[in-house]
Amino acid sequence: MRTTRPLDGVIAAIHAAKSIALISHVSPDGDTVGSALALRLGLLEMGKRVALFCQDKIPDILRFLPGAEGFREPETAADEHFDLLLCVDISDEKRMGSCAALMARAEYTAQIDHHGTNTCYCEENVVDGSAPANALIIYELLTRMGCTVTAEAALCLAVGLSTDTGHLAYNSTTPEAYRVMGELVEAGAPIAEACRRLYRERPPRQVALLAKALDTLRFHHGGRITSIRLTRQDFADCGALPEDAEIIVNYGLDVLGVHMCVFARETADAQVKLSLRAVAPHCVSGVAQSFGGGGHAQAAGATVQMTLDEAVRQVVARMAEELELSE
Ligand SMILES: [Mn+2]
Repeated sequence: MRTTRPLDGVIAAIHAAKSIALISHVSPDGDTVGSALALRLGLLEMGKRVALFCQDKIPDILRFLPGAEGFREPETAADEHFDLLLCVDISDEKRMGSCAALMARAEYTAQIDHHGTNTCYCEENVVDGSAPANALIIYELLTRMGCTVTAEAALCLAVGLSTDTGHLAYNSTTPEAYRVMGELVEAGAPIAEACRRLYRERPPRQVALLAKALDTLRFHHGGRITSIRLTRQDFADCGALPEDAEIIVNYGLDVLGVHMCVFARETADAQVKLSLRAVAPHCVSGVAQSFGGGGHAQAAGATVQMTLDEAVRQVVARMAEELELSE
C-alpha cells in the first residue's frame, strides 16, 4: 500500500470505542455497502460490537455480500447508545436520511468519504476526494489497523471498488485502484462471479423499465446533452423498484457525441431525483450543487421539488450554460 491518508484520528476513535454504528447512505450502492461490510468484519475481529444502519433497504443485487442481511433501519435502534458513529461514503448529512437521528446517540462521530463536495459534518472527517472509491480508503484503514483482509472482506471491498469505478474504467480510476484490486483478488475475492451478478444478470422487470426509459431519450444542445425521464407510473407498469433504475443513466451518456446527460425520475414521495453524468473533462458537480445536490465531477445528483418536465428543462439549461463556458 503506497498511498497514505491521515487516518490517525479515526483509528484512535475506533480503538477507544467498544460499540460502533456504521452508517451507509440513502439509496445504498456497492461502495457504501461494501465499505461498511468490510469494515464490520475488521471491527469484529478487533472485538468491537458493530451495528449496521441504512435508511433504505439494501438492493437485491448486493444481497450476496457477506453480512448484508445485518443492515437495520435506524428506527429499530430504539434507545441504543453507541461509543462511535462512523459514516461511510456519505457526502453530507442529508445523504444519511433518517440515520441522521442516530448522531445524537453517539459519544463521538466520524466519517470516511471520498466525495469532493463533502461538508465535514462529523467530529472526525477523513475525506479524500481523489480516491475513486471509498472502499480504497477502507482497505488502507483495515491494513493500517492490522486487520486480516479475509476473502469475504476482499469481496466486499472489490464490489465497492468495482461499482464506483465502472470496473476500473472511469476517468477517476487511479493506479492505486488497480494495485488494490490485485491485492483483493490475491486475498480471494471471486471477481468473475461478482461481476456477473453485478453487471450481467438483470431481473425481467429491470429490462422492461430500461425499454421504457430508452423510449424517452431526447437530444438537446446540438446532440451534446441527453435526457431520460421516468414517471412513477412507468415503475408501476413494470413492477420495478427504485434500484432497478440505477443502470439507466449510463445509456444517456454512452451515445456518441454526448458530453452530459440527465436522468430524471419521480420518487415515491412525489419529488424528482436527478442523476447527472458527464464525459471528462466536462463536469456536473456544479450543476448538481445549483439544484441543492452534490457528488463527483463526472457523476453527481440532486433531488428537487418540481414536475418531471420542469426539472429536465432546468437541468438541461444549466448543463448547456456549463458547456458554453467550457467551449
Ligand atoms: Mn462511493
